[in-house]
This record gives sequence, structure tokens and C-alpha cells, in this order.
Amino acid sequence: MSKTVYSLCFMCTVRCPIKVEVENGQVKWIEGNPHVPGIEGSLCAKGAAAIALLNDTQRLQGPMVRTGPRGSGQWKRVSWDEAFDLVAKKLGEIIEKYGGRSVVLGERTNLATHVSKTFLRCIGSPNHFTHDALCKGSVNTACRSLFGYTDAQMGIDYKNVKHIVFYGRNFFESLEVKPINFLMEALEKGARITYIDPRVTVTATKAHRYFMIRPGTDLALNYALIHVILKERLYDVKFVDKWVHGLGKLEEFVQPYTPEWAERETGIPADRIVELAREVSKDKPSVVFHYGYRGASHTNEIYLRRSILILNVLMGNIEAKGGLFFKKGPGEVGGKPARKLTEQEGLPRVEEVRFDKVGTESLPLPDPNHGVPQMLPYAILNEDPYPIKAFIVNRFEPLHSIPDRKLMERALEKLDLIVTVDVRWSDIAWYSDIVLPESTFLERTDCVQQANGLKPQMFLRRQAVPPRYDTRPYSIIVKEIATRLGHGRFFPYETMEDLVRWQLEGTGFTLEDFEEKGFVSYTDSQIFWDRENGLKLKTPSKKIEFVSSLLENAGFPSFPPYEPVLPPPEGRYRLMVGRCAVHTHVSTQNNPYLNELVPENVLWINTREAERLGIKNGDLVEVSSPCGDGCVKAYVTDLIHPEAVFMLHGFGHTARFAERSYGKGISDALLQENKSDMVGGSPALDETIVTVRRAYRKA
Ligand SMILES: Nc1nc2c(c(=O)[nH]1)N[C@H]1C(S)=C(S)[C@@H](COP(=O)(O)OP(=O)(O)OC[C@H]3O[C@@H](n4cnc5c(=O)[nH]c(N)nc54)[C@H](O)[C@@H]3O)O[C@H]1N2
Ligand SMILES: Nc1nc2c(c(=O)[nH]1)N[C@H]1C(S)=C(S)[C@@H](COP(=O)(O)OP(=O)(O)OC[C@H]3O[C@@H](n4cnc5c(=O)[nH]c(N)nc54)[C@H](O)[C@@H]3O)O[C@H]1N2
Ligand code: SF4
Ligand SMILES: [Mo]
Repeated sequence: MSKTVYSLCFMCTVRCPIKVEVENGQVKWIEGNPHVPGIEGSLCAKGAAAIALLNDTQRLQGPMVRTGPRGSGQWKRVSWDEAFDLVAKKLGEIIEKYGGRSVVLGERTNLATHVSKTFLRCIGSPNHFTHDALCKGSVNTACRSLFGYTDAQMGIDYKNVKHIVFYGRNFFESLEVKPINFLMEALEKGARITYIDPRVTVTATKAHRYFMIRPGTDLALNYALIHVILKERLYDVKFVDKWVHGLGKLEEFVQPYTPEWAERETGIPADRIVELAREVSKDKPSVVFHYGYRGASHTNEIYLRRSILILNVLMGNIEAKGGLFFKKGPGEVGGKPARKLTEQEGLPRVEEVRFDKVGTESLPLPDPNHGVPQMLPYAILNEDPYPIKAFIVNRFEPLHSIPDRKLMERALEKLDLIVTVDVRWSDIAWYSDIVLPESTFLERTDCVQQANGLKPQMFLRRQAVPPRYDTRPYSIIVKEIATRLGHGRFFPYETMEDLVRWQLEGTGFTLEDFEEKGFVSYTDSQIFWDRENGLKLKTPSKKIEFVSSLLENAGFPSFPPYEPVLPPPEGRYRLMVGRCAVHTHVSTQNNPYLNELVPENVLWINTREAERLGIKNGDLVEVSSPCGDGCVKAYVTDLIHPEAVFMLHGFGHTARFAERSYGKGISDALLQENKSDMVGGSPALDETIVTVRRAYRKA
């Protein structure tokens, strides 16, 4: 028996549409969905390794309850009913004693996030968070400060771009399949790439221009670019006059930030800065300055992201071909989006201060729909704003994804209950009291994906094969726990198919409509708004706010003076981190195929600096920061700025049952200090200064 199933990959968060060939209950082949433009068969290495995850005997195989001390690796396998009863009993006791707010649920945003939010509202907790702030919180806030939309409500028309500038956006390694294919199309038509990074990445090698910038100084470069663009009137005057609020203030502000000044700060020659400004302006409006995710992440990140967005606006690229666009939802064409459980009548609202205090004076601007996860250890340890007792973790790895692992461990130690839902033995699963294994994406149907964009669409993840082990979909797990706590009525489904049908009610589409191609479209044509008169901006002024009411009403300046970045003292380096093409964050290091390709991380260090420290390529080095230390092999290279060292994120796992990744490499979270951009919401992951020495002990 063979069948073809259209679904969505979930080896990483990008969710590429896929076509899965199944024979006799086995997945034989996965490729990109051929019906989706920009995908057309493509799949990355991680996606191709999904079969290895499916068949991995080292993944979670059934519900587990801890029997020894936390993290000791002593476990008892239990039935689902026992696991659900236990979680419900413990949660019930905690809620009774400390209130619903003592329960925090954290997850990487996923298709079932509305299910989690519904659960928390039922139990009276305001404490849902997603990974968003850890990934791009300051980008989110910067977008809202200028346009009134979040970054998730905006997109980039890669296919038609003529020049794209990346600030540490390592596009060809930290990848998303569709944007890469679209940009490749643009490159074939003659588009140019400028890449800026203290480290030579694969993306740098594909670029037409590369700047090895001094780490942490991108904002200085941007102020100089803006200075030149305004002084030489290289911007889209008509667009800016019509839509921008605060150009005069910006002009005044950038006066002192000349290219010569920026050369001293960034190490990039002044004439090359001027050359870039002039060159990109010739291609406007089809020019994009990529606002990025994780590259260049410092305590003033919000202002870097704003400066990048301002450069886009000066190019007049908003709603232009080859520029930035606002994602269009079904409402644009009179359609209805899939329903969410949170929209149900009678579901309680929770009006309490959040654990991270987002929305209060201490963190007024980060997006309350996502929260600020890196505040969790402080909230638990200081019982501020109130005691937190239980942590439910779904598809999230706080021990690696929140900086300062030891701080996080101390906080977890204080909790009465940790429950983790995952597909594999993550470190947090290893550290939990109860572990509930989710079926992998090939084994489950998921909630509907509402895919807004130039063309609003819906996609569906469909079960390709039955679960290999005793696992369940997350939405079913939550329903079971909620039902035991007396809230079953807000989870009106028995199976995932029931839930999808419920979501689709009123949209005019049915579950069966997804069978032919894996998706449905609300319209056939791309929707651009009229750039002359029809931008539907959501700021108070209905303009693009260079002078931002969001920031200024909260007491933050729109343009704070630049603060110089001092070079680290001798023998010390700025720690930079990032991803590689064959791993997803912390998820795939134990995947048999991907582990073989990149089994551990290494520390990139500049050749001259390494010589000074007596370090040779492949030597074991000790890296220490104010909050942790560890040993890793050195990779001695000219391809990194002398002030920085670099390592891949996601290694140094401690869960013993994941034997291939156990103890391999070092975790960046062990070294990074838990500091944040308190305006934008992101952690400053590239801010920690480390000491590097030759190690005389074993890793
Ligand atoms: N293969 C793969 N692809 C992925 C992911 C994955 O896990 N694996 N994850 C996805 C996700 S969630 C994200 S957020 C994106 C992340 O995509 P990117 O934002 O491109 O992130 P990183 O890989 O973290 O690369 C960050 C780069 O910033 C550079 N950098 C550090 N400091 C500075 C600085 O001061 N200035 C400049 N200009 N550069 C600096 C680092 O050297 C590094 O090369 O990737 C997505 N794609
Ligand atoms: N120190 C440090 N911290 C970082 C970063 C960094 O570079 N360094 N990068 C930041 C960025 S950009 C991001 S996006 C975040 C990502 O942070 P996380 O969301 O924590 O990382 P992921 O590796 O994407 O996945 C987390 C967990 O989801 C599990 N998982 C995978 N598939 C499924 C599934 O189908 N169901 C369930 N229930 N679980 C599943 C994985 O096994 C893994 O344990 O981290 C941020 N934090
Ligand atoms: S980028 Fe790769 S791993 Fe991520 S969803 Fe797409 S195919 Fe899967
Ligand atoms: Mo991310």
C-alpha cells in the first residue's frame, strides 16, 4: 500500500510544505511540495533527516515520571492515564494553594499555541510565553514603533529584489528554503548582496560586497549611511514626504555621524560606506536592508533594528516590488481565517500582571502576546511579582535557549512541578518531573496554519504514518489535562481531525480541500496596497513614525546618541553565536544523520590572537565568562574579527539517553550573561565578554 501525503515539515520552525511518500506504513521519501512556488521539490538537509528522527530509538517513547532526584536520569514509564492523572492532581493542588498565576507555560510558537493559551485562561494564569523575544523581540518592537505592525505581519519580496543588505543575517546557512530559492532567482536576474558580519560566513562568500565590521558597531554604520543618504538626497523623496513622520528630527540627529566618524568606530573605510549608500540608492525602491533575527544582538538592539527599518523606508521600498510588504490576511478578500480555541465565548479573561512584567513600567514595550522568557529565572528566584510554582514546557528548551544556564537551573530547582512535552530527550525533559512525548510531525495532524502574505492561504500538517511509539499530539495531551481539571468544554474535539474541522467552520474550506495540494488559497493574485495613497499604517499618526509615539510615550527617546563600543581588554573577546545549515538550534544534535555531519561545536578565534595565546588549530581551549566556563576545541582562522570569538549554538547536551549528542561541544547558554535590550525585549546574546586560554584539562 502506498500513498502520497501533503504536509508541513517541522524539523525546524520554517514549516516548509512537503510531499511525503508512504509505503506500507513507512516513510520512503520526503520532498518539498511541488505545487508551492519557491519550494517546488526543495528540502534542506534537516528536512531530509526527518526520517531518521521518526525511526530514532533514542527518542522519547512513552510518558515518563521521575523517580530519583531531578536530573539524575531515574525514570519510570507510566501509562498516559497515569501521567494525565498525576499532572492534573499536582497542578490542581498548586492552583488551589497559589492560584492559577503560579503556573507558567512556555513554548516555541507552534500551530497549537492557541490551545495552550486557552488552557492557561481556563486555569486563570496570565503566564504564557513564546520564544519570540529570544529570537526577534527587538525586531518585533522596532516594527511596531515604525509601522504599528509586528515583524510577523511583514514580509520581504526576495524574488524581485535588486540589492539586499544583510547585517549578520546568515541567509544561506541559517536558512529558510523558500526565501533562498526566491533570492537565487533574483541573483540570476542580476541582484546584488552586501553582507556585514565580523565573521566570514557562507553568505559572505556569496556576497558582492563584504564588510568585516567591528562587532557591536552596526548602528554606527547605519547612522553614517543615513547621514549620506539624507545629505545627498538619495532617498525616495516623494514616498518619504507622503508617509514619514519625523524626517527633520532624524536629519538633525545624524548630522555628527559622518562616514569618517563611522570608519573609526566600525573599521569600515568611509569611502566604502559612501559607495554603498550611493549604489543601493540607484536600485530603489527594490532594495532591502534585512532587519534580521539574531545577528548583532546587544542591549541597544531596538535602535539597530529601527535604523535598519528606517533605511528601508528611505529607499521607499514599502509595498514596492522587491521591497517590504505587509502580510495580507483573508479579510483583504472578504474571507475568514481559521478559528482559534481562544475565540470561544465564555472563555475567562485573565487580567493579572505577567511573571515577566511585560506591559508594566519595567518592560512596557515588548509584545505581551509573546512575553519575555529570559525574565523567568528572575521571576522564580525573586518571587517577583509573585511565587511561580509550576512550569509546563512545550517545544522549548529553557536550559539552552535562555542565557545563563546555571541561573536557569537554580530557578528550576525552586519549582514544585516541571512538565515537559517534547519529541526527544531534551535537557529540560531530563530535568523534569513528568515527560509527555509528543508524536513527531510525520505522525500527527496539527492545527491549521493560517499563512498570511501577498496571497492569503491556509496549510495543513497531516499525519503520514501512525505513531511509532506511545506518543500523542500536543493538542490532545492538553485536552486530557484540561478535562481532568474540569475545563473540558473549551476543548471541543476528540481527534485532531475534529479540531481541524472545528477551526475550518465558516471559512468555506473543508479538510478534504487540502488533499489535492496540501493548501488552499483565498485568492489567486498577489495583493499590494497602493503606495501613493493606500498604506494602512497602524501607528497613532497613521504615518511611518521615525519619531515614535510608542517609544516616546513610554519615556524612551526615538534617537538616543550613539554610545561607542569599547574593544575588549587584551586576551578577552566578544562571544558571538549562530547556527549552521545542518542543525536546528538545540533540537537535532542527536539526529543520527545530522550528528554525523556536525557532531560538535568549536571556537572560532582569529589567527593573530590565537598565536598570542599559544593556541593552535584543534587545541582544547577553556572559555570562561562571568557566569560559566567550559572546554571546546579551537578553530584558528583569519575569517573572524580579532575582537570576537564565535561558536555554534545548541551543543553541550546533558541528557544521557541522547547518546550521540551527550557531552559533545559546549553550550553557549552556559557562557552568555542574562542581559537584555529592555526596550525591545530581546536578550543581548552577543554582548558577553569571555576569556580564552589553552586548556590543560580534558573537555
Ligand atoms: N539551519 C538552520 N537555519 C535556521 C535556524 C536553525 O536553527 N538552523 N533557525 C532559524 C531561526 S529561528 C532564526 S532566528 C534564524 C537566525 O538567522 P540569523 O539571524 O542569520 O542568525 P545566526 O545564525 O544566529 O547568525 C548570526 C550571525 O551574526 C553575526 N554577528 C554577531 N555579532 C554581530 C555584529 O555585531 N554585527 C554583525 N553584523 N553580525 C554579527 C554572527 O557572526 C553570525 O554569523 O535562522 C533560521 N534558520
Ligand atoms: N543561548 C542561546 N539562546 C538562544 C539562541 C541562541 O543562539 N543562543 N537563539 C534564539 C532563537 S533565534 C530561537 S528561535 C530560540 C529557539 O529556542 P527553542 O524553541 O528552545 O529551540 P528549538 O531547538 O527550536 O526547539 C526546542 C525544543 O522543541 C523540541 N521539538 C521539536 N519538534 C517538536 C515537536 O514536534 N513537538 C514538541 N512538543 N517539541 C518539539 C525540540 O526537541 C527541542 O527540545 O532560541 C533562542 N535562544
Ligand atoms: S527549512 Fe528545512 S528543516 Fe526547516 S521546515 Fe524547511 S525543509 Fe524543514
Ligand atoms: Mo529564531
